[in-house]
Amino acid sequence: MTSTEELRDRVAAQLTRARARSVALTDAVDDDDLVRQHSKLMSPLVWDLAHIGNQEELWLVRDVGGREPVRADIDELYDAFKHARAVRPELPLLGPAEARRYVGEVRDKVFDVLERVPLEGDRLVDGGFAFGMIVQHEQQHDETMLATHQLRVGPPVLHAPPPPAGGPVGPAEVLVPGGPFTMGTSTEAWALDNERPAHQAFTRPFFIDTAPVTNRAYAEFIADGGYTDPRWWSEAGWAHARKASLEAPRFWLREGDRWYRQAFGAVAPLVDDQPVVHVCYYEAEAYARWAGKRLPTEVEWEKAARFDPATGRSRRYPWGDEEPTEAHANLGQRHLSPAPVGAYPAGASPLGVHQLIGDVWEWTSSDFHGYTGFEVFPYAEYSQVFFGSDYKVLRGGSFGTDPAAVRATFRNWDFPIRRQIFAGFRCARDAAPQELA
Ligand code: AVJ
Ligand code: FE
Repeated sequence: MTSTEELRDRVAAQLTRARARSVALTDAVDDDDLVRQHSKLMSPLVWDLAHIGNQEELWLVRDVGGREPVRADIDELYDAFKHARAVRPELPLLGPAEARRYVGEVRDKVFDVLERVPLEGDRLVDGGFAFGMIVQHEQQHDETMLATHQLRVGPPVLHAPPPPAGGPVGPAEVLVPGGPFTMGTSTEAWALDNERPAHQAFTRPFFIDTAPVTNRAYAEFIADGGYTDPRWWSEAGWAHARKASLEAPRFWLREGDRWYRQAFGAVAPLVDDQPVVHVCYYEAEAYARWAGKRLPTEVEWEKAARFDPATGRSRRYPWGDEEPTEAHANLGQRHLSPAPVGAYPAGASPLGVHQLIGDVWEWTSSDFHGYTGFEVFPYAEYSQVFFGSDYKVLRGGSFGTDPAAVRATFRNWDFPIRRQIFAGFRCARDAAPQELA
């Protein structure tokens, strides 16, 4: 049992860590760059910054704290549902200095609220939930801002050491037994509404790759004419690939017969054994079919990540119940690329599946829906309004995701055409009867 004081300290540390990242991402560029739109797909960085503060004000200062608004006049500007990303640069946004002042003022009040509110009883604050939601919200926008940096044109401004070296991952695929397991959670204090409730889910026996698909493997698909052969593509995928003239993952550049990759302002030879990143769902789907496999469903992904066949229990993370450390996974923008396959042996699942958490978000074949028993909490615009067949679920987090913003139950989603996110994939396949020992 952790005391309320300990919980307050942990919340404060998480808030401070998230803010350090937001500051690093926004201080890395000058004011012109902060207000500029680097891609129609993204907001100006200064919008993300003030939006982070505004969400924090709405939930923690006003709702949880019951305090007077800091800036009620700007709620509309920073409501993500009011203005599409493409038009945000034309809004009368707070400038860089004003935005920094605003988020600082909100944060000061939040620390005051944190000292005074009980962190139990009321469902919104129980276990520090509302604070955890806001920490995750800031970290999610920090990943979005990292994606904006990736789209930004100009010399490198972000710097980080390279990821650790790769290593062996055992067989290329492993058998996950069929049967039930516990999916989702009812006990994880900071789990968001779409991860709840814990429920029993079933799979057939299936094989899943022990590692995400690498650049080397993906380049073979390209060299084999993968982008010009409709056999590998779904109808919607092929239509999109033609319309968008897809030829390779986003940010890949070809020179002669060699591939290079542009990342955060620098161009370097493609690293063969790193997971492929910046592919859309349709590309992942086509590769899998070319390879004689398919994408895992979301249920299969979570079973591979959590199910411990020795106990029948579902873990919080592939490696166990402990929070991620640097040894477990490539998370938190410590490195500015996925790590080579086999770089995190300590992070493998009981069945020997590697790098499920971190490195690249993994496309699954599942549409984004609420689990049976889903309840909106605390607002429909976090997930419920996105349920349906427009979005595909991604799992596991990327090198740009903070440990506070991902776990084995965490669900992300995006349109199947999106490539600016740090998304890759791994393959799965049905197990044939004769393959079942
Ligand atoms: C869960 C990553 C899809 O960025 O659109 C941020 C998270 N929700 N602000 C997004 C989110 C509201 C969301 N994703
Ligand atoms: Fe947001």
